[in-house]
Amino acid sequence: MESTTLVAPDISCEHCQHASEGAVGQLKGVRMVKVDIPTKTVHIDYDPQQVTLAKIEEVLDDTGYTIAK
Ligand SMILES: [Cu+2]
Repeated sequence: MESTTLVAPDISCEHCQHASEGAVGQLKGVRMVKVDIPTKTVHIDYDPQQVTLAKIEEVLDDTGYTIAK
């Protein structure tokens, strides 16, 4: 199990939280996803055998929340 925290600067409200948590949460291999609105961070626990970080970032980007590098 891997754990990571991504920064998505476009997260600004509860709608963003629910949209991004919903999108990432649907991915197979994602065990936990938690958005913190004030810090615009997405904390994710995932199984790297089932899903890659690149895939998670792609889904967030598709949902409208591009990850800051
Ligand atoms: Cu929002």
